[in-house]
Amino acid sequence: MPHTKIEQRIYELRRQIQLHNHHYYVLDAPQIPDAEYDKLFRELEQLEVENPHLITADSPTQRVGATPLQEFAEVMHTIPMLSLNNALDSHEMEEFDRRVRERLALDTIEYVAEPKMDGLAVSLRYEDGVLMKAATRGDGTTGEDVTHNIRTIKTIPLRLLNNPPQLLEVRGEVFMTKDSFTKINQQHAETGERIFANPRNAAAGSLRQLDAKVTATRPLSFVCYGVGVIEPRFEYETYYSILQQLKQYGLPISQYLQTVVGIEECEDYQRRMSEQRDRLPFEIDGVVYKINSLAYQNQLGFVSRAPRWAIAYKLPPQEVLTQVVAIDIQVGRTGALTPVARLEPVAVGGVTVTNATLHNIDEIHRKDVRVGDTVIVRRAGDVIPEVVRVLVERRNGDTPQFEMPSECPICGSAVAREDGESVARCTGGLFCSAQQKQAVAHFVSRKAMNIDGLGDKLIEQAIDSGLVKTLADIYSVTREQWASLPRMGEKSADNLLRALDKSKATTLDKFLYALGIREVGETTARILATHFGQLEKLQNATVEELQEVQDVGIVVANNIYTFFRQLHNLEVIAQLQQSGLQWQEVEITATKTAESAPFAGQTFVITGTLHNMTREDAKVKLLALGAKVSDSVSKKTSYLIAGEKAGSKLDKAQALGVKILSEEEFLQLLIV
Ligand code: 5U1
Repeated sequence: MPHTKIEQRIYELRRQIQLHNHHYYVLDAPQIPDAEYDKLFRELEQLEVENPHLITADSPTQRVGATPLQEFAEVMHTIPMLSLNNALDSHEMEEFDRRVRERLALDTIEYVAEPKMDGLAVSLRYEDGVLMKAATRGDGTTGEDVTHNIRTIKTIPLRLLNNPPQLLEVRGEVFMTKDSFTKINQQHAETGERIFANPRNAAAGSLRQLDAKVTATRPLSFVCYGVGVIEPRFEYETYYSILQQLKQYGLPISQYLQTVVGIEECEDYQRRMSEQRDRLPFEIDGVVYKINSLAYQNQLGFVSRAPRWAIAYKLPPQEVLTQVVAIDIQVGRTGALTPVARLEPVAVGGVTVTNATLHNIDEIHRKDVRVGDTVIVRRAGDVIPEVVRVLVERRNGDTPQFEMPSECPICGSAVAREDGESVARCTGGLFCSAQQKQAVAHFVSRKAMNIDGLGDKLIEQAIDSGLVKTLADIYSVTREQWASLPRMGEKSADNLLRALDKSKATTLDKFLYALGIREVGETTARILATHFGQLEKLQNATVEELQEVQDVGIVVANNIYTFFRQLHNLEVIAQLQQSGLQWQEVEITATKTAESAPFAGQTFVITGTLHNMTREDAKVKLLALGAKVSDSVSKKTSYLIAGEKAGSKLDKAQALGVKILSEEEFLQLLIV
């Protein structure tokens, strides 16, 4: 128990932080704003710096250890970590149910159903409520000590709440959400680091790091589904009540947990999970059914390492075998060369897959993907299909290793790869027809110049026939020239000319966005327009001046600066203006630097229909006032602006206790 005033304050701060962590990470319902939480955390950190002898392992400041390990120590599991028997179809599931009913002499059985997370199993040991040891499953008897890494996972409490038993071992799954997996792979593709084949590998790779600082950068989650040693023993009668108790201790359990009675309800649950599978935020490879009654579980016991009272009903795999027919190179709008595997068409999860991304050349070499190879391809939800692995043993002949071309396959310009970058780029710029086509497609798109009737096919024809070489050319092609292109008649040409004419009255922000400057999206374009007011001022801005604009960092500032130093870009802009493109001068709204801005540190989400402005307008106004604007609601959202017909984002905000503003309240906020 704490004695001195400082000890008492440290104790109290830890208690409060721990409670807020629980509300934030486990219950998804924060009770105080982030800034308040940060204040508590900083106070604790400061007190610990001043009083290092008072630092304890369960302090929330101690999640990331300072020194990397040399190797993983072995941990013996006092009670072995079990595995699960599988049912591969409904017949095997019915057989399982029949067997247990017969053994227990019951007509129907109550099960607890839960998703089978595709991660890796770990055991956590809490002594007097404090996390002391965490180990991987290993072979079930001996695992690896991953305590230092497990401590970095924010959903895992370092100290349990509400009077936990003296000794408690908790078993569950560490996993990575699909979103986090995609983000990590995107980052790694850019930095040339290892690309993970699937979220399970990403979770395993992240947990098996000797340096906890690396694990701390990987967003891992955890969910409990069992217990090991408990002293004193629990007196519960059901598995469900054990999980509810674990939840009371602050441990995360599955949100999809449900009791089901009889085989029909099991199959019903399974159907619902299968339907939702692609939309779930994490990957599952099946559904687990466990007999709820602990007395029945004891009665049934185990066969080898798997309990007779549980079964994993496997869902169809999201990985299939197919062949690489070719490796093509796609050239993006910014010249980035992306290798794509053309595949023998194959069905995965109800969708026919014909292409898979290969990310970059480092990735092709790491996996050693070659034309003709038999590969495992994976498709999960909306994630772009990926080649997971090559079955090298099935390779026949000696197909050469794939090499990135040194010249652009489209325009023949040199391909360059900057030091430290894994992305190779065509240096042809707008002389490259692939880049031209995509630049024109972007220029005419709805949020840019919004030119109806100039679709991808027509753009391709216009560029391939030499009618269009630069963005400006689309305004100088004549009626006869348009009409001469395949599938274009005079009527279509007239319609197109009308649309082109109409598009000439535009706005500065739409024009800036339409130019396709690297990393200048719609929002940045709007902020630039309201910051500089005139194109000339933006063109003449220095990198330093550009960086003063809200949301513009050094990379974007350099991109903008370089764009306006290219003679051919300036020529295209001049030609476009000569063709009659014009916009009204923009009212300048000084965007403020982060600290002084009224909404600094606040994150907004906008949903539904607003009546006084578009959502994009609202976003730009908020950004100009220093706010962050996000697309999705999370625990970190400060406000949701809910317009008419707000849907699931409003539901989620309500569930998370996020403050909700009507359009009127938002307008009031802008006035203040
Ligand atoms: N959802 C869930 N996954 N899973 C994996 N429950 C569950 N139970 C397991 C395993 C290995 O083992 C029990 C026997 C504790």
